[in-house]
Amino acid sequence: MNQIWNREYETMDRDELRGLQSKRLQMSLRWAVANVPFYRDSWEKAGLKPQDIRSLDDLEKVPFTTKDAFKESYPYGLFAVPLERVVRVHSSTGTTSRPTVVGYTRGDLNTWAELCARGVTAGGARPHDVAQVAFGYGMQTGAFGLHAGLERIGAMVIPASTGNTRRQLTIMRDYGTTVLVSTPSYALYIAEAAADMGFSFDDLELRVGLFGAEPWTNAVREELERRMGISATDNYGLSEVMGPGMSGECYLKDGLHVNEDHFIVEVVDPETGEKLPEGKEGELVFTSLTKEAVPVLRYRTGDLASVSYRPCACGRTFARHTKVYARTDDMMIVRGVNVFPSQVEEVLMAVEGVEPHFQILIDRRGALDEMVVQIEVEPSFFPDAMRRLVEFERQIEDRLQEDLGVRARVKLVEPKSLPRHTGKARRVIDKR
Ligand code: DLL
Repeated sequence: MNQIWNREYETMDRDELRGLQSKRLQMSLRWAVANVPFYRDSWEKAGLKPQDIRSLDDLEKVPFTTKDAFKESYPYGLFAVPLERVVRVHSSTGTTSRPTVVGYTRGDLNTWAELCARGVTAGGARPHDVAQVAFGYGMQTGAFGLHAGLERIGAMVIPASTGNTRRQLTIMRDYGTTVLVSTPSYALYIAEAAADMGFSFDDLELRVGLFGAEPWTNAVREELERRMGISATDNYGLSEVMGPGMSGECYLKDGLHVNEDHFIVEVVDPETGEKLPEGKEGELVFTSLTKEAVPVLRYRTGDLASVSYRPCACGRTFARHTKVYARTDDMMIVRGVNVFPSQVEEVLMAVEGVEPHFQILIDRRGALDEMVVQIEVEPSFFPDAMRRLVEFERQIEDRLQEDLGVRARVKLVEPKSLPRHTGKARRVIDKR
């Protein structure tokens, strides 16, 4: 069950690890400030020189980097190497304004594959596996990153990409897929399509799900594990920093191990930027230690989690962060109350008869915000009397109010009537 891809680093003594980080940090800071005008300027403005950062504790003095730096430097402004040294570019799935563009040297691709190899091994993939990658092969980082990691461990990769869900299932059956790699919402969609097509997961070879790229609760994990007969683990990353492979769960599913020999992770207060202690939830901030093409210094992810340095029973010594359930910018403020879509998911998944497909509509009625949660119910529910449905709506409204502290109107909708997603799910439509 427990296997570690790179024991030397993943189980390194923490004092030794800090020594390595400190050495690599010096190099990374110098590299970025010497080669990227954006860092040179921001350091000059802050009156800071690389030699002022003598230890890991000094990192706090380094100015933050945000997504704006990528947007303003579009497309190649943050590259620290000439384009002839870049062998690949990717860009974020960003839906608003300019995308963020990142580049990789040959060395970066090598590191990326190594870190994804660690992640897929921790999640349970092995050399004998047949891995179906159902992330989109395109500008996003998910498919290419995990593909490389799976190849590196010696698994056989099927680059199925997203879409054509019936074909995904046919491939799964005919090719003997043992590992499914996708967003959790696409996996749910595949599970549902399987039921429609009369596929039983008992007849398939599937045993591992490597999921990530969007928030998902443990309740959804249990649902996927039960429906597909798999062990499902969470993988985290963002294209600005590298893509998948930054952190991932081991089979104990108790936090995501950060590849700390290549990244320093910090947690800061999203409002003040102040560094928070172990165990306190805040915004994850990453500094790359070995990246060549696009080094990032104190990159603010917008993702909320806390970090623990307690060693894990799997033997890995790297810091672990909690599952990312929310982003600083997906918080909805409804009648003055802060609400995250993941809180809604948590409540809904605890109600029997509710399917894991929902959408939140927010609008303004007069001066008041109105939140409507559309929820699909199990097909077996539908022929029942209207009265039961109304009661059911009321019951969920009460539960939501209890947990969120704000009342939402619940609208039950027909099975399969909400949009399905082959990539990241879109849970909230805010019309205000
Ligand atoms: O989603 C990279 C990735 C691909 C990670 C495949 C894991 C697997 P971006 O498209 O740049 O990169 O989106 C990054 O997605 O800041 C988070 O808000 C969110 N995200 C990524 N992984 C997770 C996760 C990829 N495991 C943004 N849990 C990040 C929750 C996640 N949110």
